[in-house]
Amino acid sequence: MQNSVVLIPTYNEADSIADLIHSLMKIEIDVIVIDDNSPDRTSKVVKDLGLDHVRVIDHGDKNGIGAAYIAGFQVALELGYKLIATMDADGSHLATDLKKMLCEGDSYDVVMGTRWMSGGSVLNWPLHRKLLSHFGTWYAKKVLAMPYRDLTGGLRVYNAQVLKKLNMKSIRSNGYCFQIEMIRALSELNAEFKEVPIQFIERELGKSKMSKKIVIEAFVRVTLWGFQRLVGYNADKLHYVK
Ligand SMILES: Nc1nc2c(ncn2[C@@H]2O[C@H](COP(=O)(O)OP(=O)(O)OP(=O)(O)O)[C@@H](O)[C@H]2O)c(=O)[nH]1
Ligand SMILES: [Mg+2]
Repeated sequence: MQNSVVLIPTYNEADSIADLIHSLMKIEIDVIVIDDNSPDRTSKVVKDLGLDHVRVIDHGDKNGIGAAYIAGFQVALELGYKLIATMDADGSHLATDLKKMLCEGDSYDVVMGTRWMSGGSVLNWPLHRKLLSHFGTWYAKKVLAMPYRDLTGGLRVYNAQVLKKLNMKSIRSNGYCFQIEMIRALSELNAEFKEVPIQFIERELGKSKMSKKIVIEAFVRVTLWGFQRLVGYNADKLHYVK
């Protein structure tokens, strides 16, 4: 068993997952795939690789990345990993960037893969996706007064010590808002964050799970948290601390 593990949530990623797992073999890291009963049998593709350092959590019906990640965090913490990374399965995140981020993992509570900073980049994304991502981070930054430059990205490294202090049950976001809520919650725990520039490449295989519902969830939750911040209501935030 390695000291580090990467959690990869999957829904219909049978075309991409094997290549990603092979690319991760250049790094000393274990892998946990959290699959929501993908109809394309992603889970079986992973199991058929027969790799000892790769586990699969068959998580049940499709319930969004939030629930999948929380199931993964719980297993990773129980198994005693020191660094717990998160990564998309669709080839958008690079093993080389993850390696760079792991080097910072012992010095910070959270290392955030950041597209929108010097040295970061986004390849093959249409303009409307770039605008949506910029707007999402800009809005959350403004409304929640958080200084980070990429709040919705999925490539991160969490130190297990800080995750142990977090009350996972209080994280309620399902879609990409989960990434914002994790930073909001860990800010409450006075976590130390490090932004590392990464390259993001639009998927070539499989289908995006981005939907209007996911965008609306993020907008509504962030707006609500913003109002709570304005009126100084922090009872909800305090639930994040164990
Ligand atoms: N287990 C699980 N994984 C999911 C779910 N929704 C998305 N994922 C996975 O979460 C990761 C990120 O989702 P993507 O589909 O890549 O995100 P996307 O919709 O492509 O978003 P963009 O890359 O921004 O277009 C991928 O590995 C997905 O397979 C879900 O409901 N359950
Ligand atoms: Mg993607």
